[in-house]
Amino acid sequence: MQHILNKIQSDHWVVMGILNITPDSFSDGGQFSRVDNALRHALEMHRDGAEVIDVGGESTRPGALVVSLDEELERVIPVIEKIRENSDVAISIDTSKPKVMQSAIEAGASMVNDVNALQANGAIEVCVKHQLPVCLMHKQGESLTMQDNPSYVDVVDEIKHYLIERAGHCIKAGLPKEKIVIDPGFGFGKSLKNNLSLLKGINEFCTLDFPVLVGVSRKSMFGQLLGRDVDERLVASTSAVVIAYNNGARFFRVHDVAETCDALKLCEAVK
Ligand code: 7PM
Repeated sequence: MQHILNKIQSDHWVVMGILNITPDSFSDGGQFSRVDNALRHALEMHRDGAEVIDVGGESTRPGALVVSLDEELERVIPVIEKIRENSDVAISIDTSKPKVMQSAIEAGASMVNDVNALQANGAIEVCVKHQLPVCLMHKQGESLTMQDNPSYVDVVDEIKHYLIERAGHCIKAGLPKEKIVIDPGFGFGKSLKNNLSLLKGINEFCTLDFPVLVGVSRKSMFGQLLGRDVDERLVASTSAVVIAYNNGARFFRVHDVAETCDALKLCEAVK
């Protein structure tokens, strides 16, 4: 995983493919076909150009109900093991729970992606113990209510300072600076206007000298702006990636890997 972060720091782009594991995703029968279908999707995204697969049990989504520890482990661990058995692609674990981080690392994950920026008790310790790269994401409020009334004085400035503070905390606890990725958290306690300000101002995060991850894929900001359903947001999502690239971002968390890689190859060729 470290070579991937180094690549971003030397101005190359990297795509992270989203693999959401929910009770109804990838299921046309029992546990075996579910894990098999998830593996197939992960391998397809890797073949399409994703260098990291982000495996998540959907406990961290805006509006999501709480998922128990056992339920989350049951969803993600068999899938991580299966990917690890079949491929060398880097795996990140999208969770806020230290115990899920620990089990995922044992199963083969080499990065932690936490929308709570490692604020749970024990989360930093797990990552420090394994010296694992982490993505620290900003969110405002708690998942069920965060979209009700987002409020900022200066959205870019506030989020920047939050991420600097969280990164400093991790470094002080023993995580090398080179292992820290920051993410403004599009859609997590942000209005449409806030999200557009963040996209326009993404360079202010990039100049902090941490790799910046941008996750805008199919998000409701495009529904609000365009009145499009979630399966009609490919053009807007990919366009937002191009805008973020041109403003300095190099790390992108997306559903539509092949299309995003095409756009990024064009961006790079033009640059
Ligand atoms: C429902 C609402 C389902 C929102 C899924 C989501 C990010 C993330 C997510 C992000 C990082 C999604 C989100 N978004 N992790 N996890 N950055 N680091 O669209 O923007 O996948 S969940």
